Amino acid sequence: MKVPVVKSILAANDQIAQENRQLFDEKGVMAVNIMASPGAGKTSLILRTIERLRDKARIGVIEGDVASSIDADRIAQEGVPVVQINTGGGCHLDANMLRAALPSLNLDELDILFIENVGNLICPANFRLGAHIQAMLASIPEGDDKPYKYPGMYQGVDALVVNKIDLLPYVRFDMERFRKGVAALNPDVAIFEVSCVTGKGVQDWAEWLMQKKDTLLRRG
Ligand SMILES: Nc1nc2c(ncn2[C@@H]2O[C@H](COP(=O)(O)OP(=O)(O)O)[C@@H](O)[C@H]2O)c(=O)[nH]1
Ligand SMILES: [Mg+2]
Repeated sequence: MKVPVVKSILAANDQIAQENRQLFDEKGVMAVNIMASPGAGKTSLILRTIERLRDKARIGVIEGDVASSIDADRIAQEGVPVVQINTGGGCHLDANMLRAALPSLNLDELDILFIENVGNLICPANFRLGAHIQAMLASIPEGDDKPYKYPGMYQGVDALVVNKIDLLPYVRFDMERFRKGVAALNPDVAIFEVSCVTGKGVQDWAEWLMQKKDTLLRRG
């Protein structure tokens, strides 16, 4: 039977995710799992957020990609500690891959860890990593129907960043239809409309992250 096998894989993953979370809590690091389709702007958003927060928080990044270190190289240019995970074909990060990457970062010297998941709108939603914040990134050229087509990604995320709003004049995208689809799946999600090209809206997202960090640290 296939179902019990799948369940046990996810249970094993959840166990390791819990251990990752424990480590983050011990070290006082807020981990943010960023999920989106390829090209939505995950790396761009991380770079823009670093720009806003680097004077307020010590930031580290883990880059998940099927292959290459292109994104990690972009982050490293900013002088930010970064580790690249190559999944070698895998369509998502899992808790075990994250655990293996963590010793390469000095968590004692970090406040926020951004984890750029592999670009994919299905699998990342099913594999917990141990992050405190699940953030989904959508972008205007992908179309306003994506919440209806990929509901699993929109359910259970804490934040939804809608990127590339600078393209709204050129692309047919009905924000009302999009938001209606999101509201049906996840009425409490915090939504930020941003452009990583102009920088619009990034400040609100960055401030929300800092508030989350302060709340988490106070609790811990
Ligand atoms: N017009 C526009 N392009 C963007 C924006 N953000 C990212 N891009 C472009 O989208 C492409 C993919 O961005 P990247 O950050 O690499 O996406 P990732 O694959 O999700 O990490 C790049 O060519 C970026 O320059 C934006 O807000 N507006
Ligand atoms: Mg990227």
